Amino acid sequence: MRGIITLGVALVTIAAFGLARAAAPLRSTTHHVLIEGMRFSPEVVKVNLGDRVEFKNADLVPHTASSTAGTPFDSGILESGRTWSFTCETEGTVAYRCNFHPTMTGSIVVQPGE
Ligand SMILES: [Cu+2]
Repeated sequence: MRGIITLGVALVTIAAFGLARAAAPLRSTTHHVLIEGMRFSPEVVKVNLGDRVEFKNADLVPHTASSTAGTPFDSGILESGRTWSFTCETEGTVAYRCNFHPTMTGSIVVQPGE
């Protein structure tokens, strides 16, 4: 009897979890961009709406990730070893660069997702 009740509770919990998941419009993924050797890697990231892009500065010098076209964003000064993340809430392509080293460029392509 106790086993049946436990099973019942487990099934209700699974059903509730399933409904909660169905109600959420998007699953958010975090994409990683490493700043290393004076470049953004990968240079182009394709993401879905609602995803996050996390930048990590693995160089010894400070950098920034600052948009130049598309949705505005700016990490500010990213010291060595620091991370900063950006949530993609608008569809389209965002071009960015490092304000200290303008030859360092990258882009984020934000797709509508499923
Ligand atoms: Cu830089």
